[in-house]
Amino acid sequence: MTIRRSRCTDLGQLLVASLLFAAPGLARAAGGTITGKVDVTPPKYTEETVVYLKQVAGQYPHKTATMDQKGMRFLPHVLAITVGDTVNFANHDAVAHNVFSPEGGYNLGTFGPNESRTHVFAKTGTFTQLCSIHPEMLAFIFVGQNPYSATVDKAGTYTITDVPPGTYQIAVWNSHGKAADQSVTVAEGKTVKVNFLVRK
Ligand SMILES: [Cu+2]
Repeated sequence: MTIRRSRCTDLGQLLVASLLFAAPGLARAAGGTITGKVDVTPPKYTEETVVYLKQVAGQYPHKTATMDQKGMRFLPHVLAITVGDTVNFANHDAVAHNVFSPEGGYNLGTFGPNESRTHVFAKTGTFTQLCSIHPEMLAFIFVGQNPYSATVDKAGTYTITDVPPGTYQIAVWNSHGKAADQSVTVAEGKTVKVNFLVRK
């Protein structure tokens, strides 16, 4: 009897939670998905690409992302975040690294193994991420107006999920080339495909 009653209560709570999620304005709906392929010439820069929605109205909670330094590299090579987010720069190498960005206007100094530094990205744009000690170290930090962005994998595929239904301008950042902006209409629970050509 007791078990049955508590199960009923759980179901009731589940129903209330579902209704809350379904109610507009109270919690963000699941939205739609944008996916596609980006054809990059030259192909070796395929992974240095971010697909993003240019402007999506909303207030986005600030998050913290991590960029590691491991094996004498920045990891990931391309990081996509939202304006106001913090990046935690870690060092998991046995040597000291420095973290600076000429366009980003920051230099977090030089720090040793198992230390870290943070930086808040207060403006949109794409910033090269460098280490003054190891000139071969390079990464990119893409800072979008909104969280609806995705990095592109080796095959040129990207996926942006949980996009609120609407019509948006969708654009591409690439380290060496450009692609024309496009218009995309996203519907609730649907997947829409948008492909791009990136050329010099
Ligand atoms: Cu370094």
